[in-house]
This record gives sequence, C-alpha cells and structure tokens, in this order.
Amino acid sequence: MESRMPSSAQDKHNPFLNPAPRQHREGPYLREEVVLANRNHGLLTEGLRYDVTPAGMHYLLNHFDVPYVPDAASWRLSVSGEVERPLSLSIADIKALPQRTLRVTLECAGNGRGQVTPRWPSMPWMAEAVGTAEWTGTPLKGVLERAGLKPSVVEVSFTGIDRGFDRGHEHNYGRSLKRDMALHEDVLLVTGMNGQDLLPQHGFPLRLVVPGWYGMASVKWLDRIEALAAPYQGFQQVETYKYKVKAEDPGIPITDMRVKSLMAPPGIPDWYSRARLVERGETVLTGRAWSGGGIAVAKVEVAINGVWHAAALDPPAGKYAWRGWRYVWNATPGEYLLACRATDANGRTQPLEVPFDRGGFGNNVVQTVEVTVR
Ligand SMILES: Nc1nc2c(c(=O)[nH]1)N[C@H]1C(S)=C(S)[C@@H](COP(=O)(O)O)O[C@H]1N2
Ligand SMILES: [Mo]
Repeated sequence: MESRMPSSAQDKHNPFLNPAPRQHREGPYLREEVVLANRNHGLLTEGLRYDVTPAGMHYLLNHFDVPYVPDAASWRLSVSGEVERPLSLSIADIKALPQRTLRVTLECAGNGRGQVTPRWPSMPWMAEAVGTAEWTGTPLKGVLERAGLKPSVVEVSFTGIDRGFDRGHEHNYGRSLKRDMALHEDVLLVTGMNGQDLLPQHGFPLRLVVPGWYGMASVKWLDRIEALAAPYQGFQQVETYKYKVKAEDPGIPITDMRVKSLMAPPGIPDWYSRARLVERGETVLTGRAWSGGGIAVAKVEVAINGVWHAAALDPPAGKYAWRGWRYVWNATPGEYLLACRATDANGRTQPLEVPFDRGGFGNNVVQTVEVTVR
C-alpha cells in the first residue's frame, strides 16, 4: 500500500523523507547517476543484430532492489477489489491457464535522458534502454474475467513486491491501467522470457507485459492486482511518467512508445571513446526500428554525412516487435557521421533535435554514429 512514515520531529532529519532536492544538470554526470547506470545496464548495441535479445543482454531498469525469490512455490497472485470473485493464484495455476507467447520490444520511457540538456538527474540512458524478448504467459483479460470486474471498475492496479523511496515517498512499485487497456487481449501475465523462467532481475516469478507501451507499465515481481472504482494514486502513476516541459505542467501520462530506430555499431571500436573504425568497401549497416501501440514501422532511412538514403526492411516479426533494416554503404576513406531515422505507419517520424522534457522522457531523437573509414 502507498504509505508515508508518521511525521515526527525526527523526520526533519530523515534523508529518505527529506532527500536533497534534485535539480536539472549540465556537464559531467553525477556519482549517483553513474551508480544507477552500473545497476541498470542497457542493451549492448551490437546486440541489435539478434532478432530476439538474449535475456542477459536485455536492458534492465529496477528502481529499488531485485527481491530475493529463490523459488516460485509459495508465490501467490491476489486479484481483489471491485471483483465478483477475489482470486489467489499460484504460479502453477497461472501456467495451467491458456498460454500465449508474444515477441515484444520494450523500451524504457527514460531512454535518451542522458542526451537531454539540462537533464533530470536519474538513470542517464543514452540510447540503449531497449530489448526484444519472447514473453510467455496467460492473457490478463482471462484472469480478470474469471474474477469478474464489477461495472464500477475504472482502473486496475498492479503492484510488485519491491519497495523503496523516491522523493520522500515510501512505496512498492505499482502502476495501473484503465479498464479498457487492462482488458486488452495482448496484455499478458508473464512467467517466461525466451523460453525460460524469468530471470530474477526481469521479474521472477511473475510480471506484467503491456505490449506497445514504454516499459514502466510492465510491472515486475507482481503479486497484487486490484480492481478500482477510482483512479489509482500510486507514486509511479501520479508523480512521474508524465511528459512535462515545466514543473507546474499537469503533465501528459506516458503510454505508447514513440517511433525510433537504432544502428548496430559498424566496424570496430576504440575501447575508451567508442569511436568506430570501418574498412573501406561495402559495409552492410544494420539496425532495428520500432514504434508503439502496435503501429508498424513503414520506413527507415540512413544518412551518410547528412544525405538520406532508403534502407531495406526485413519482414515484420509481429505487431509489437522491432523490425530489422539494412543499408549497403560503399565506404570510401574519410570521416563520417551516420544516422538512421524511422517513420511509422501513422506518418510519425524521429526528430533531428532532442525534444526537451523535464524528466527526459520520450527522447526519440535520430541516433548518430561517428565512424572513420580507412
Ligand atoms: N516491480 C517493478 N516493476 C518494474 C520496474 C521496477 O522498478 N519495479 N521498472 C519498470 C521500468 S521503468 C521498466 S523500463 C521495465 C524494465 O523491464 P526490464 O528490466 O525487464 O527490461 O520494468 C518496469 N517494471
Ligand atoms: Mo523505465
């Protein structure tokens, strides 16, 4: 449950309740940002070559600690609140329900935050907070129908067992979906990733996966579902994950991923600067592109020193999975700035300038890669 510690004179000195205020930053990354970056690794961009990201290469975003759950035997998922028949399901019960596997690209809403100036001090993703997995589970809709949502239900909330503080609020990680979205046939209660049990850091033994949305909706270590007659007030729903330009903006709740593409790094890197060296001749540039809400990728372009060319697209790999692209570049010696840009079936494309957002959310700027051809 959402809870605050009772207030007392001592609270004034409690650093959890009264954290040092965060302010926008320019310049070097802070110690706290580096610590978060070490805990929450990104996709190694060379991993963009896999259709399905190997589980250990999938990006990670954990707000608090990964809970210690050595086995699934005693796990229960409760479904309560405004329902006709409250449920308590074991993992075996969930695995006995109809199973579906969906290939889904997940991206953190804060991906690209580290490129926004001034930036909000938080996880300083550059471009790598994305991955694609084959998620296996049972449709949430079926479980909600078994419980029977009452007509009064407007939202359904999802709570994990991980607990901590953010900006003075103590809470378990939790999110909600509006009734319609909770009943969407593609939202899954997931126990498997790439044909194996979930790894601890990806939510073992049970998580939600909301395809087409940014990752914050896909609650890990899920043990409580509540049907609500009023909008959910959890911290991760109300206090963050909203697009805002100014602090006083009411904010627009973040849902679908924005259209984006990334390039697998060509050639070989310098260890420290990550600058790339490519041999002259035919170089096949490849990468991935995706959009949100189940909207298809319609086009990918590649720029060589600012001149745009059409890339070839791989066949689609499912409604919610990224799409491979390739462009054959006849590289001649020199210095190059490479870039890629996707456009989705709704005609939305990636901006050339970083879109400013206070929290650094939704940055889908065109990615650039510097290479030297010898
Ligand atoms: N319980 C719980 N669920 C969570 C989170 C969390 O910190 N706790 N992080 C969310 C965020 S912000 C993202 S981007 C995705 C990341 O999923 P992954 O680590 O499996 O890639 O999980 C989401 N689900
Ligand atoms: Mo995220």
